[in-house]
Amino acid sequence: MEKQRMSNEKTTILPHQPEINIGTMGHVDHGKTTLVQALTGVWASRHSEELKRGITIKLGYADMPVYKCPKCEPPKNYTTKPICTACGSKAVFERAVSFVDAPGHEALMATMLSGAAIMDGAILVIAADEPCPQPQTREHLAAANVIGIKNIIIVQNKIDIVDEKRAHQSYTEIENFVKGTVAQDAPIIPISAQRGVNIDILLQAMEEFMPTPKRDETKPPFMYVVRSFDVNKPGTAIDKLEGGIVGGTILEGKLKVGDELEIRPGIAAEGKNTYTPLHSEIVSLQAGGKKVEEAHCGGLVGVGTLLDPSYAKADGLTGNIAGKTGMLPPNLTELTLETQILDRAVGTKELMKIEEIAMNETLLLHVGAAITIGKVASIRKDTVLIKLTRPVCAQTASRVALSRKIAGRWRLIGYGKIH
Ligand SMILES: Nc1nc2c(ncn2[C@@H]2O[C@H](COP(=O)(O)OP(=O)(O)O)[C@@H](O)[C@H]2O)c(=O)[nH]1
Ligand SMILES: [Mg+2]
Ligand SMILES: [Zn+2]
Repeated sequence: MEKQRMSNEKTTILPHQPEINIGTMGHVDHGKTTLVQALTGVWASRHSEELKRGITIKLGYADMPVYKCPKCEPPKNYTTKPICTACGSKAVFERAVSFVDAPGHEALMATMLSGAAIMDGAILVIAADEPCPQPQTREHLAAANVIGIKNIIIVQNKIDIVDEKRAHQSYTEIENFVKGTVAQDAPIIPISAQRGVNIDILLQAMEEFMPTPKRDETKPPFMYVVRSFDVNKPGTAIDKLEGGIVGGTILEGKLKVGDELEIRPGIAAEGKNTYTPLHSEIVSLQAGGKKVEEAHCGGLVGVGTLLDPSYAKADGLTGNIAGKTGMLPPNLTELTLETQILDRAVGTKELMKIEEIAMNETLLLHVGAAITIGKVASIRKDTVLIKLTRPVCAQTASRVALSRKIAGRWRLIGYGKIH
């Protein structure tokens, strides 16, 4: 079942593994999942529950190749097909992009934040038929800022259902909203995701404003695990069982079939707060819709292991780091963070003022793709020490998003840099 689902999602076999992950952000119903479908042909909401409710609950993934026609002028020369849609010439493969489709519902901010960890760039989707900003438009842009996503493109969606006057008004609202934010210089592209209007202009903007990040493949591999599963049918004989599969994005280094694999922080010892890393061997790799011997940075990589599949079942290993045995950073049970706190709690309608971090308070932490809870154990100016209820594996200097429960919901209040 899971295997089926995985292969259904990855129907596009790419000429090359995706090199860049681009996320969608924005308020619920503004058209994020529709846009990913317009670009990739894949409806990224995966679960029956999501389909029923019509909203994205978990992160969705879909890949897209980008080709350029040597004969046509921009933006007509950009296409997702190997044959130019405008003139029929053979188009040249540029690169492959992997989309991370985030949920826009306010209760799902935590999911959105863990997805943001693997985004190299983001498309902020804003519907033209609603006043801008809506609460999660604001909250997601603040999240991009906090996580440090610099390459942003804004799409003004649903231009097919507004008149010219409203289209201009909405455009002005968007311009005013992004003034003084990370998205200040981001292009704003009017589109209709549903009708496929101006998609070529968006492709051109992605190629121009979202360059493939420079990565160092000579470094030890470091992969964020964002999903994991058990591909065995219930009742499979023990000698026929396949090992657990972990899926994620490689941030630096590369993985090869045959590598010794380590997964950190790993799994909890029964009844204790101590975590033991898992060890296995990479027995298969899947990237860009096909089996590969070597997997590179970017896109979503599926790593076949010899691990007990029960660990990997139902995303059980999400939030871990995968790498080569002996080459990952240690498990941390506390974090010393240099914090930057926002002025206002952006997801709230009232934009409540954020109080300083207090001794003993409980915070929700996003460390890469991992989510954990911590208690503030000491404060010295902007430096806070947080004791974690669940350890994390993380690199020094990486960013941790901090959320506090305000009026019953976790709200983003800022970030900390790991000392
Ligand atoms: N008229 C119009 N409707 C759209 C457009 N894009 C999305 N929608 C509709 O808006 C609703 C929400 O879209 P969806 O992609 O699920 O939004 P998400 O919550 O941001 O992922 C759906 O009913 C879509 O069919 C568009 O460009 N024009
Ligand atoms: Mg959606
Ligand atoms: Zn052409």
